[in-house]
Amino acid sequence: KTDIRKALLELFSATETAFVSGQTIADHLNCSRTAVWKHMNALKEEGFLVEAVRNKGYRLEQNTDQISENELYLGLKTTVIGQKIVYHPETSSTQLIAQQLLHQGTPEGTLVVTNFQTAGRGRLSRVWLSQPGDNIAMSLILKPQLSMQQFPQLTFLASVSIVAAIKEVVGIDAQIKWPNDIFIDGKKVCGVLTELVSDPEEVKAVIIGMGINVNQADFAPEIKTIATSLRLASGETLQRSALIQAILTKFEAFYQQYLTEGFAPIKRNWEEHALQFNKHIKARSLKGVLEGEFKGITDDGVLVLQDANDELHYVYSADIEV
Ligand code: BT5
Repeated sequence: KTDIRKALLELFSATETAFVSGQTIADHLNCSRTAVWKHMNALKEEGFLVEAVRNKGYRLEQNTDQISENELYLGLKTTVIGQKIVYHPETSSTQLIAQQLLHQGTPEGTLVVTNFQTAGRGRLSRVWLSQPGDNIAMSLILKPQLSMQQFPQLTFLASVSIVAAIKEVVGIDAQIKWPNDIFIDGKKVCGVLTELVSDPEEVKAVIIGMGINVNQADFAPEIKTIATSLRLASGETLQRSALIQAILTKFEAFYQQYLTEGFAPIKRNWEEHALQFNKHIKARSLKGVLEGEFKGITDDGVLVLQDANDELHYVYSADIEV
């Protein structure tokens, strides 16, 4: 059933003319005209705007800001990333769903996306808050052949993909705050959470969680002063599906580049958008506070800081103050 829908949506997105005749659809799906009519009705029930005109055929319009599988498949041109999409109207955390899917052997590139997360999480058991229906909460499953040390590079890859997608869809230059926050106007618009799924022998997969404030206009008291959304930054209400598709597309391009050319191009791109590049920062960790100029990241994603005596320090984990 899902395959038929997918084929149907692909047909509509591949067709230049607005209307597609019932016969064309029937030929494409290898089914009867009556079956076509049923499939189109099913799409209608899911919230698609389906127009049927005699002698012309069917026309499909997206009129709402939905992000279920079909909206995301429609027009998506990637080959690996997002080729399987699993949508939940509501869930605890997309990271957990992704883990479950992994155990069931889901392929690389699977995307889990939800309209509302009731137990969204950040790093170090912090909480990720998101209002229902306004934002993007999704997890991407990858299964690259990488060493343990290389895996953090994928977090940086995710960050540059999101920054590129925001630029393309919203026209705003967002910045990245080490290691994984995306900022606009000094406030956090997105957080990335990378989790490894491994056994003692090998890393089996990596789940990249991405939380993006898209259309939310007001935030809970505890994050009000530190959070922003794309809508607040741009003044526009955005279509989440367009942004998700752009992220998947950018991600695939960067991922392919990463697998063939290595981390260097990603690192360069990351540093170009780094919020604190060559700036004075404070890195606060359990070991205390280090101060100095932010010099970029190593190939392992470690933050490089140069102190007043020109000595270099390598920071693995810390909270950064600009
Ligand atoms: C992150 O953690 O920024 C990673 C967030 C990842 C969320 C995604 S959503 C899809 C997937 N499923 C999940 O369950 N998680 C991932 P961290 O760097 O630890 O930042 C968390 C901190 O950000 C919190 O302690 C708050 O201060 C702040 N925060 C929480 N919600 C926020 C929001 N909507 N916007 C901005 N800041 C927020």
